[in-house]
Amino acid sequence: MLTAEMTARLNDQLNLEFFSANLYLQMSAWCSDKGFEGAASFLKMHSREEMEHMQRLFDYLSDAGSLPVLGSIAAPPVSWNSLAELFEETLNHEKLITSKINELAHAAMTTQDYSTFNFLQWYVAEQHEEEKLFKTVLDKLALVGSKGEGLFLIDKDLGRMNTES
Ligand code: OFO
Repeated sequence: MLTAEMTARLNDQLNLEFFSANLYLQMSAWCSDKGFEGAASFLKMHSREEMEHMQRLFDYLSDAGSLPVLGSIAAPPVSWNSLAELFEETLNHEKLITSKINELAHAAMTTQDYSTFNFLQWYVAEQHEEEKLFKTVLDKLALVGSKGEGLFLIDKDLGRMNTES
Protein backbone atom coordinates (compact mmCIF):
# COMPACT_ATOMS: atom_id res chain seq x y z
CA MET A 1 0.00 0.00 0.00
CA LEU A 2 1.51 3.28 -1.10
CA THR A 3 1.11 6.45 0.93
CA ALA A 4 -0.84 9.29 -0.67
CA GLU A 5 2.38 11.27 -0.86
CA MET A 6 4.31 8.50 -2.61
CA THR A 7 1.39 7.97 -5.01
CA ALA A 8 1.48 11.66 -5.90
CA ARG A 9 5.24 11.61 -6.37
CA LEU A 10 5.12 8.54 -8.61
CA ASN A 11 2.32 10.10 -10.64
CA ASP A 12 4.45 13.22 -11.11
CA GLN A 13 7.24 11.03 -12.43
CA LEU A 14 4.81 9.15 -14.70
CA ASN A 15 3.77 12.45 -16.25
CA LEU A 16 7.37 13.55 -16.58
CA GLU A 17 8.18 10.37 -18.51
CA PHE A 18 5.27 11.21 -20.80
CA PHE A 19 6.80 14.66 -21.31
CA SER A 20 10.15 13.01 -22.14
CA ALA A 21 8.42 10.86 -24.77
CA ASN A 22 6.79 13.95 -26.32
CA LEU A 23 10.01 15.95 -26.16
CA TYR A 24 11.98 13.30 -28.07
CA LEU A 25 9.19 12.75 -30.57
CA GLN A 26 9.02 16.50 -31.23
CA MET A 27 12.81 16.58 -31.56
CA SER A 28 12.60 13.76 -34.09
CA ALA A 29 10.18 15.88 -36.13
CA TRP A 30 12.67 18.78 -36.16
CA CYS A 31 15.47 16.42 -37.24
CA SER A 32 13.37 14.95 -40.01
CA ASP A 33 12.41 18.44 -41.19
CA LYS A 34 16.09 19.39 -41.40
CA GLY A 35 17.02 16.20 -43.27
CA PHE A 36 18.68 14.42 -40.33
CA GLU A 37 16.85 11.15 -40.88
CA GLY A 38 19.22 9.04 -38.75
CA ALA A 39 18.83 11.35 -35.76
CA ALA A 40 15.08 11.43 -36.36
CA SER A 41 14.71 7.66 -36.16
CA PHE A 42 17.08 7.47 -33.17
CA LEU A 43 14.93 9.99 -31.29
CA LYS A 44 11.70 8.36 -32.36
CA MET A 45 12.91 5.06 -30.98
CA HIS A 46 13.96 6.83 -27.80
CA SER A 47 10.54 8.38 -27.48
CA ARG A 48 9.09 4.86 -27.47
CA GLU A 49 11.49 3.91 -24.67
CA GLU A 50 10.19 6.84 -22.64
CA MET A 51 6.67 5.54 -23.10
CA GLU A 52 7.88 2.26 -21.58
CA HIS A 53 9.28 4.21 -18.63
CA MET A 54 5.87 5.80 -18.24
CA GLN A 55 4.12 2.43 -18.56
CA ARG A 56 6.27 0.82 -15.85
CA LEU A 57 5.21 3.52 -13.38
CA PHE A 58 1.61 3.17 -14.50
CA ASP A 59 1.69 -0.59 -13.84
CA TYR A 60 3.50 -0.25 -10.51
CA LEU A 61 0.92 2.23 -9.22
CA SER A 62 -1.91 0.10 -10.46
CA ASP A 63 -0.48 -3.16 -9.05
CA ALA A 64 0.02 -1.45 -5.69
CA GLY A 65 -3.68 -0.56 -5.60
CA SER A 66 -3.10 3.13 -6.31
CA LEU A 67 -4.61 5.13 -9.14
CA PRO A 68 -2.33 6.22 -11.97
CA VAL A 69 -3.37 9.74 -12.96
CA LEU A 70 -2.51 11.20 -16.33
CA GLY A 71 -2.35 14.96 -15.98
CA SER A 72 -1.84 17.61 -18.60
CA ILE A 73 1.55 17.33 -20.24
CA ALA A 74 3.45 20.54 -21.04
CA ALA A 75 4.11 21.15 -24.73
CA PRO A 76 7.76 20.53 -25.65
CA PRO A 77 9.80 23.12 -27.57
CA VAL A 78 9.56 22.79 -31.35
CA SER A 79 12.79 24.18 -32.74
CA TRP A 80 16.51 24.29 -32.10
CA ASN A 81 19.37 26.22 -33.68
CA SER A 82 21.46 23.16 -34.45
CA LEU A 83 21.69 19.41 -33.98
CA ALA A 84 24.30 20.00 -31.26
CA GLU A 85 21.98 22.36 -29.39
CA LEU A 86 19.20 19.79 -29.61
CA PHE A 87 21.37 17.02 -28.16
CA GLU A 88 22.66 19.39 -25.43
CA GLU A 89 19.05 19.65 -24.39
CA THR A 90 18.59 15.86 -24.34
CA LEU A 91 21.53 15.49 -21.94
CA ASN A 92 20.31 18.32 -19.71
CA HIS A 93 16.87 16.77 -19.70
CA GLU A 94 18.25 13.36 -18.72
CA LYS A 95 20.21 15.00 -15.89
CA LEU A 96 16.97 16.50 -14.65
CA ILE A 97 15.28 13.08 -14.80
CA THR A 98 18.17 11.53 -12.89
CA SER A 99 17.80 14.11 -10.14
CA LYS A 100 14.05 13.40 -9.95
CA ILE A 101 14.66 9.64 -9.71
CA ASN A 102 17.24 10.24 -6.99
CA GLU A 103 14.77 12.38 -5.04
CA LEU A 104 12.16 9.65 -5.39
CA ALA A 105 14.56 6.95 -4.23
CA HIS A 106 15.54 9.12 -1.28
CA ALA A 107 11.89 9.66 -0.34
CA ALA A 108 11.20 5.92 -0.59
CA MET A 109 14.22 5.06 1.54
CA THR A 110 13.57 7.62 4.26
CA THR A 111 9.91 6.61 4.60
CA GLN A 112 10.89 2.93 4.70
CA ASP A 113 8.95 2.21 1.52
CA TYR A 114 11.38 -0.51 0.46
CA SER A 115 9.11 -1.91 -2.20
CA THR A 116 9.15 1.41 -4.06
CA PHE A 117 12.84 1.82 -3.34
CA ASN A 118 13.43 -1.59 -4.95
CA PHE A 119 11.18 -0.72 -7.91
CA LEU A 120 13.14 2.48 -8.48
CA GLN A 121 16.47 0.69 -8.79
CA TRP A 122 15.62 -0.12 -12.41
CA TYR A 123 15.31 3.64 -13.08
CA VAL A 124 18.55 4.39 -11.25
CA ALA A 125 20.41 1.98 -13.55
CA GLU A 126 18.51 3.19 -16.61
CA GLN A 127 19.40 6.84 -15.95
CA HIS A 128 23.05 5.91 -15.80
CA GLU A 129 22.68 4.41 -19.30
CA GLU A 130 20.64 7.30 -20.63
CA GLU A 131 23.15 9.94 -19.56
CA LYS A 132 25.97 7.86 -20.99
CA LEU A 133 24.16 7.45 -24.31
CA PHE A 134 23.43 11.14 -24.83
CA LYS A 135 26.92 12.10 -23.68
CA THR A 136 28.31 9.78 -26.37
CA VAL A 137 26.19 11.48 -29.03
CA LEU A 138 27.35 14.93 -27.86
CA ASP A 139 31.00 13.83 -27.90
CA LYS A 140 30.58 12.63 -31.48
CA LEU A 141 28.98 15.92 -32.47
CA ALA A 142 31.77 17.89 -30.80
CA LEU A 143 34.29 15.89 -32.82
CA VAL A 144 32.79 16.69 -36.21
CA GLY A 145 31.75 20.28 -35.48
CA SER A 146 29.02 21.92 -37.53
CA LYS A 147 30.33 21.17 -41.04
CA GLY A 148 28.05 19.50 -43.55
CA GLU A 149 29.96 16.31 -44.28
CA GLY A 150 30.70 15.53 -40.62
CA LEU A 151 27.07 16.08 -39.70
CA PHE A 152 26.01 13.81 -42.54
CA LEU A 153 28.21 11.04 -41.16
CA ILE A 154 27.00 11.54 -37.59
CA ASP A 155 23.45 11.36 -38.81
CA LYS A 156 24.15 8.04 -40.51
CA ASP A 157 25.84 6.84 -37.34
CA LEU A 158 22.81 7.76 -35.23
CA GLY A 159 20.61 5.83 -37.62
CA ARG A 160 22.89 2.81 -37.08
CA MET A 161 22.86 3.22 -33.27
CA ASN A 162 19.13 3.01 -33.60
CA THR A 163 19.07 -0.30 -35.45
CA GLU A 164 21.79 -1.82 -33.24
CA SER A 165 20.00 -1.12 -29.95
FE1 OFO B 1 15.20 9.23 -20.69
O1 OFO B 1 14.71 8.41 -19.10
FE2 OFO B 1 12.92 8.34 -18.82
O2 OFO B 1 12.63 10.15 -18.79
